[in-house]
Amino acid sequence: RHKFWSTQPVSQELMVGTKGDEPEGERKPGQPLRHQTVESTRKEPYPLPAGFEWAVLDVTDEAQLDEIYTLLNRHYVEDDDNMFRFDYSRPFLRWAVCPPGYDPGLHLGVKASKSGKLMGVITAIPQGMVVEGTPSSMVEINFLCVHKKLRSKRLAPVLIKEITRRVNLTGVFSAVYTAGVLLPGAVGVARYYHRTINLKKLVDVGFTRVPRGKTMARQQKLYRVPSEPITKGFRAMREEDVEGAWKLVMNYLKDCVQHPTHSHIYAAYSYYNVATTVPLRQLMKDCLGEAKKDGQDVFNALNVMENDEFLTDLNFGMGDGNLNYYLFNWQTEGRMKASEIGLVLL
Ligand code: YNC
Ligand code: MG
Repeated sequence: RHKFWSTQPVSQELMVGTKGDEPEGERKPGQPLRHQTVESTRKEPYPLPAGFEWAVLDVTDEAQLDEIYTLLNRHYVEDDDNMFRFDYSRPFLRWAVCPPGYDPGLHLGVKASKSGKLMGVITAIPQGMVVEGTPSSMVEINFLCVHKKLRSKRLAPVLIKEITRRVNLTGVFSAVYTAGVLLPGAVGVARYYHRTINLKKLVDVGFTRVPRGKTMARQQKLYRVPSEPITKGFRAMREEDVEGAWKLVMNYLKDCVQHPTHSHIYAAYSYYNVATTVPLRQLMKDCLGEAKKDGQDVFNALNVMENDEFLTDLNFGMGDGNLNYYLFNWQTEGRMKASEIGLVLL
């Protein structure tokens, strides 16, 4: 059924509703599915269809960053009804693909040879992971995108194989990624929740609606947020806070890890909510106030980690899609619950 994914080192058997190929008893969790070395890695790039060529994209160069921005802005992820599409800003994209220790060679594009136009992209960044208690150096794969004119031509598998080859040449053999679609290799699933801030606008654009039997005024009251922080000392992070914040998040994720039966995935991005001196709910309520002040219309969160604690109370509504979490070339004991996932990708 999956012409490409059935050939890849991902757990075929963890997919819900399908019977796996791996014979019972042969699984060895906590290590790669396929053992490989830099030496055994193919040295030549995978061939592209005639008229296309590989391009490493330099995101520190405004013009090249702009090419990526434009491709994603027109062709990246949309909602099920094709009404909305992500519009990640240029500075956000640069920040997302340039964490400490990033390899510029892993910002990979496909260009039309004649016009030089960017037609596809895929990125990898380094990530230290702990899966079911076992630490491993992996990469996060993100921003896979193919121009709408080139869809369904099996270009995505070529992009995935080529980024895999380039990552393998750096001595890394496993990866983590998320996707809305359900494919072999999924180890967990999370849901997006949306918290309305600017109801009027969200209703106007068709993102949400006022439920039957409720009025706009009543709903607006429901979605009110504090105009001043409830938490003393609540303010935006500054550079001098980074070390303290890093320690707080790492300490939080370590507790996850020590849980006797549960398993976690880790990262060190900013989307981590840790409350040690006030209830998490209160902290998040202040975040909503801050988001409103900042001109945001909606506040999105996944039901990962302990986020369930505040989603309901703070009037978050469940989104309509799943976000599947995947591991490439890593054997796990089994699937993880959303609350057992400690990783948020951008
Ligand atoms: C997807 N999102 O199943 P089979 S998420 C992975 N992730 O293969 P074609 C995907 N695989 O089933 P199209 C996928 N979407 O036959 C499709 N596939 O085995 C598989 N959309 O290829 C699909 N961005 O080229 C099928 O499909 C094969 O032209 C079909 O291109 C797909 O970034 C895509 O949603 C997604 O731009 C590029 O639809 C295109 O449709 C598109 O004929 C809008 O492909 C944007 C969008 C995806 C966002 C993301 C994470 C990607 C992870 C990729 C896997 C990485 C593996 C690890 C590699 C490193 C390993 C090391 C070490
Ligand atoms: Mg294609």
